[in-house]
Amino acid sequence: MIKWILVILLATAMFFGCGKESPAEPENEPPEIVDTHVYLIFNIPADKVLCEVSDPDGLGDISSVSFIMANPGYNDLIYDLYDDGTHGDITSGDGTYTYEWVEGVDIRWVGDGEVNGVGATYQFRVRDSANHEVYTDAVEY
Ligand SMILES: [Ca+2]
Ligand SMILES: [Ca+2]
Repeated sequence: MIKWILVILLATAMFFGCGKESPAEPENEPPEIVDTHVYLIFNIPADKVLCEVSDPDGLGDISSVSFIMANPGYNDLIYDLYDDGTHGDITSGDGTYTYEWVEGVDIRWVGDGEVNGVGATYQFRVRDSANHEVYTDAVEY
């Protein structure tokens, strides 16, 4: 008798367990870069970059927002921006990501410095949880 009760309980649990499965995960849409601001004159501690992003799946779907500086012949410098009220971010969780260089932070190019005719550039990159990547156009500076 107890065995049968256990079997019925198990079957019931499986039935309701299966019923909870969602039919199909909705497609994850790529994020979008809404607006950017660059205050970059390498006059630390004044330098700051801002990037406003959105995502159809919500701001919680954003996995990273980065500022990428490329200089031919050197490694890329990649700075992660923050939306948590740190690193110069004014308002936490509003979709505007910020990075502020502070005194003591080293900005150093590493490489052979061979120039191929292209100047140094910067651009922003946003990634979401589905590994969508969206870039702004590279801007020469
Ligand atoms: Ca998304
Ligand atoms: Ca913010």
